[in-house]
Amino acid sequence: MAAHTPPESWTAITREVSPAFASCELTHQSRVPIDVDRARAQHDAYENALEDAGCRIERLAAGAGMPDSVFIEDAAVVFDELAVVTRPGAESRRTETAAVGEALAPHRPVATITAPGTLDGGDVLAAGRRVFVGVSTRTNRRAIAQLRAMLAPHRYTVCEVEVRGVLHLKSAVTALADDVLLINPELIPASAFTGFECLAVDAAEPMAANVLRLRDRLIVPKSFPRTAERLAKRGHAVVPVDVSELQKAEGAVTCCSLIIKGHGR
Ligand code: CIR
Repeated sequence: MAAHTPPESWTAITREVSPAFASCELTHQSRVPIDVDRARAQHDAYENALEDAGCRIERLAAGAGMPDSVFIEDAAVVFDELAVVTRPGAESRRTETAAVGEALAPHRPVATITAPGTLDGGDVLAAGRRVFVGVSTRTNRRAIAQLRAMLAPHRYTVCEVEVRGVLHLKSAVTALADDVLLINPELIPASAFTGFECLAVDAAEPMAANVLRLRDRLIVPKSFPRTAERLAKRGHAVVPVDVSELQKAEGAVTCCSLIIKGHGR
């Protein structure tokens, strides 16, 4: 009988939807009523999709003082060699990072962005050894310099990209593979990513570029069927998830988890 190698274990750290979720930060969207129970149900379904993809879920608690903490991606960035705990650009979000750092410590050595640097994980796009970081309303060049210094010993190159009109770099571009990006070229010019193949979102779905790449599949918001079809036609296994209540808070699919590949330290 052929030897069977079990797949490498992955962990997804998530954070529950805060009772104060409806008081989230908003930058480019207007406030509309949010159904917190529905947001919780959608978040549960999102976690189920991650479990189906082979991730073990570690869910952190969230207090009423942390409306946006479900968007855990902004509190840290996880690489194979280390995790970087951020200093979020929105002051209201700075209390989120302590528990995230504690949760990451068993998995990776942890480094931390310090003042005056500000960085949201949603601005960090890693594709292989290339890391693009959005200079945005949340992320500044001081933090990017810190991140570059942390990653240099591990042979990552860090490149700045100007972000305008959307909250984060990954609102406009995410990686489908180490050399292929899904992008809204109206928001970020594809020329910022030399050496990459860039697939455009469907023009009718400007916010569809945020997809979560897991081992053999892509988690995609259900509200973007045309872009999902484009991805499926290219041979991707596409898993649609309904994140409509999370989208009202300017969130998407990468922002609700920190994916940790492989075993602990
Ligand atoms: C915020 O403004 O911080 C939240 N309401 C949304 C954060 C979404 N984060 C992400 O896409 N990485």
